[in-house]
Amino acid sequence: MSRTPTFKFETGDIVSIYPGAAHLPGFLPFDEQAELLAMCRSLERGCNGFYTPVLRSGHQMSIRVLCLGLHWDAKRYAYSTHRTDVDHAPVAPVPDAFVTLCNRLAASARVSMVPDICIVNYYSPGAKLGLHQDNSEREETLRAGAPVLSVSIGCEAAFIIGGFDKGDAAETITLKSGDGFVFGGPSRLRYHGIKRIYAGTEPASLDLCGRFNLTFRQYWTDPAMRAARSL
Ligand code: MD3
Ligand code: FE
Repeated sequence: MSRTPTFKFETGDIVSIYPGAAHLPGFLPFDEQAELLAMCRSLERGCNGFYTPVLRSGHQMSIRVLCLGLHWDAKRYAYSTHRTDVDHAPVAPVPDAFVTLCNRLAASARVSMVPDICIVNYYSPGAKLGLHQDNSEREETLRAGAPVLSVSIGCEAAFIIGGFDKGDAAETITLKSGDGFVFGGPSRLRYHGIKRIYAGTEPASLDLCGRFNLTFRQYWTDPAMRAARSL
């Protein structure tokens, strides 16, 4: 389906998918995609690297995950200060460079949020992410309308976005390397997922097989609580 861009930002168009849900194709220029990849690689080499979440259903996810700021516990479906379902290590803060990237995306998309959580997902070419809602952030923050922002690098992915019930009609959007996405306002609780990764579609000069996706989230509305980095 072709859509009319609803706004312009510095490097391209903002395509409105639903009220509050917008796609920013080509948000991140290629040289910055390479810098972002280098930062993901450095996190990968760190002592608290990526892990494979096992959901409370016992199902092992096909993606690898690294949480920053706060950890999303796949057994409890809730955030914690330590990797409670992995190795009990404390969660590293969101790096300044990631906060800067998120702020730029927020400014481009004309939304506002404070990223105190960044979840980095890695998809090998065969990985997927089932249809789900993101509702583990604090109710007060969800009510305040804090959006989730996302940036992807690497392979193209078939992203599905539906309604507020699992069976609602959904549509598929191709997310490419460098694309930004914003999910806020009335779209914050829509079901969504990654149906497939298109193997071999990563930019030729990006040294990456598969796909990284970063999602920026806000947990706290109170700056003092955020600064304390405890729950
Ligand atoms: C829609 N990640 O981490 S990013 C996730 O590509 C997640 O890794 C996908 O879904 C990925 O939870 C999709 C786009 C995205 C992120 C957050 C959302 C879409 C969203 C939150 C609410 C609704
Ligand atoms: Fe999600």
